[in-house]
Amino acid sequence: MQKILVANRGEIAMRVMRTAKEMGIKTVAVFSEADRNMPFVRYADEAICIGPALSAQSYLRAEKIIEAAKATGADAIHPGYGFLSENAAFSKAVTDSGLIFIGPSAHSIEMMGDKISAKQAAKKFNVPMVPGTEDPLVDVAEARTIANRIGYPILIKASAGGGGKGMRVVENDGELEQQMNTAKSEALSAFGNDAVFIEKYVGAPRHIEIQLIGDMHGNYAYLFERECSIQRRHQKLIEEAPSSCLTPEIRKAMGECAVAVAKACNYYGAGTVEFLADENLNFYFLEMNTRLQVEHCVSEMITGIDLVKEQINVARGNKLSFSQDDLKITGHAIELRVCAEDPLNNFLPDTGTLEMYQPPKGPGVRVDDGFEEGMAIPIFYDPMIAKLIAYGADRDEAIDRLCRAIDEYYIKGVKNTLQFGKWAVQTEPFRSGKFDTKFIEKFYKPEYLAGHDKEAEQVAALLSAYVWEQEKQVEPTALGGGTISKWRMNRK
Ligand code: MV4
Repeated sequence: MQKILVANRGEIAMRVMRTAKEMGIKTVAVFSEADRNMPFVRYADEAICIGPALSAQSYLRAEKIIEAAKATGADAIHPGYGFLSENAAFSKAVTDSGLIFIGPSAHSIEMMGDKISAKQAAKKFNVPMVPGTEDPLVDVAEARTIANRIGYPILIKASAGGGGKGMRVVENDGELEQQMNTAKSEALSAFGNDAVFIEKYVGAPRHIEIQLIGDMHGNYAYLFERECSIQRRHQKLIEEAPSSCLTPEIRKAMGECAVAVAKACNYYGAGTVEFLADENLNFYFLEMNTRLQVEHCVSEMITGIDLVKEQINVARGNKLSFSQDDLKITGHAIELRVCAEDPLNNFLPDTGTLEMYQPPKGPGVRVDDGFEEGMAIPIFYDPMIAKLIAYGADRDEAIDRLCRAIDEYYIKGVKNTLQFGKWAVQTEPFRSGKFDTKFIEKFYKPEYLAGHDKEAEQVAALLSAYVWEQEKQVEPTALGGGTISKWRMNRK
């Protein structure tokens, strides 16, 4: 592998190319017309425009991307996350055209993309699952029997769903038929597949996921967990590793279950197995994400493993460069997604130009970003500006560094989640580690961020400095000659 095409944009394109560069591998960027001036385009050794701004006409066009790889002589494609990263047909098309797909096989993607087949595979390996079904529901009568057996509330989930899409909570028998029909029609229009299944509804769970990697020779290792409970509308905002609630025994059990799920689909490459954990730390398999995730960085920080380097290594057909026993957790890492969203207004996406953009620096701070000062955040893609990752010897140090880094981070022109993040990690529930997926719902109020307007503070500071400078120029004199009392001077 001598040249990698990165089929993505922004911070993740930068992230992949940085490792490629370290490994002496050439890089090709593909970009839409909206991204022509982005840093990832300049960073690549070569770059090809693949179409208009709309993803459907650029980053989602498999044939254009493969064509660009052929035209530039690239021998591998890294899909990043989102876009085509979990598209089985893309993995197959890349491989069929004689290129290496830096990711899992089409078979693994397909099997894990369908939640019912994922559950069936996991069940064979005795992976714990929430009580429910592992077959598509046949009709409402069957759903009713199952719901009564496991007890309300239940969740109806779309087999083709994931990340929260196509889910309906059902509180009682009376709602069942209606909710099931809604779930099915939603699933049909969103995924072209109306298969649904039932699970017992776990009220306020923690979301804990295991990072793993496998090679093509059947070797696997897990890189421990990430705690991802702080999310809104299924959009994660803060992730950390390790989780503050796991014991070494539960960590090992979850890691081994995750590897079992990977084995169940003959997985190779980097992947993540998602679990729900209840208040007693019972954990249940939810789904597997067959890509490198946004939050992979926190796992890198605590293990010292470069996940992209290892992805490339296994995609070349090499054996994993480490074994489970080589891995241990050192320190603590917390990631804040710096999104162009307004935490004072329901986290609604904000657009605009980064009039000022100064990322923080210093010990234990990593910023993965893809924009520069003066650039507009395009409306066409994900509103994430950057990922701010703080690393410390322990959780307290990581929190303190994150707060310090937020204070150093200077973004002007686009509303963002920085101050929300600073508030969140300083709350009692976060500090004590006692929180779940309802954290924002339960504890956050926009008024908590009032008075944390860094921009307003800086304007006020600048103004007062300016006024002071102006006034000290001329030392006003009293009519009689002597200086005016400072008290009288300030009496404006
Ligand atoms: C659940 C659940 C409660 N009970 N399943 C949401 C995303 C998808 N991966 C599965 N999800 C959930 N499945 C049962 N049986 C609650 C959620 C859920 C959730 C899970 C993880 C992180 C955030 C969440 C927010 C709302 C609901």
